[in-house]
Amino acid sequence: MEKSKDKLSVFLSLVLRHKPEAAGIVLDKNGWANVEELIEGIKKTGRNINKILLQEIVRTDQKGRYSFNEDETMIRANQGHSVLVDVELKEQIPPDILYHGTATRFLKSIQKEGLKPMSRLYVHLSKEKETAQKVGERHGKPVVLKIDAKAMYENGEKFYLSANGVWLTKSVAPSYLSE
Ligand code: HQG
Repeated sequence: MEKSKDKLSVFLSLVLRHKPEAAGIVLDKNGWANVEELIEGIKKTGRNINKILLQEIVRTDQKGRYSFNEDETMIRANQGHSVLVDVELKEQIPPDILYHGTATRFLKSIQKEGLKPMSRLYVHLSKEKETAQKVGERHGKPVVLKIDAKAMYENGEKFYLSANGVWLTKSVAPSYLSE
């Protein structure tokens, strides 16, 4: 049961962040999917889902990846999109230091070009080093980079905090990075 819920959550993240067409749905400009359409669309892929299960996934997701609107007729991912949507992120003053976890094999390129959003809309940063370490481990031998967010902010770079606590920015120039 737990396993199938996890698999469903992975599929949900694919649909709501990257590939809504995988469930035959579209997202609106703010990244919202209609809950009924989403459930019907997911069912058509042969997966088992209903409103209760969807509510449970949203409520128990470890990283708080998804949100419902107030009357729970719509759902969206809080961050992590590659499709161009505007999840109405609010600009925030960042902590002085933020962290980014990556794999050692990317270091050379990152030192040269800085951090780029790659396939996503933003570069993902975290306040805690441990979180960054875990993110890095997903890609290989991990390395945590320290970002001088204070200097970036003072130089006019914008930072956003997603509804689930991920710090986002468009890019990070090499001069703000250290190991
Ligand atoms: C790297 C997870 C070469 C970058 C996590 C990263 C996160 C470069 C990879 C969220 C580069 C992109 C996002 C450059 C950046 N040259 N490589 N110039 N600039 N990179 O998955 O940050 O579980 O798109 O370091 O918790 O790893 O999905 O980004 O290694 O918050 O909810 O290119 O995904 O959340 O990888 O992860 P990703 P990420 P979820």
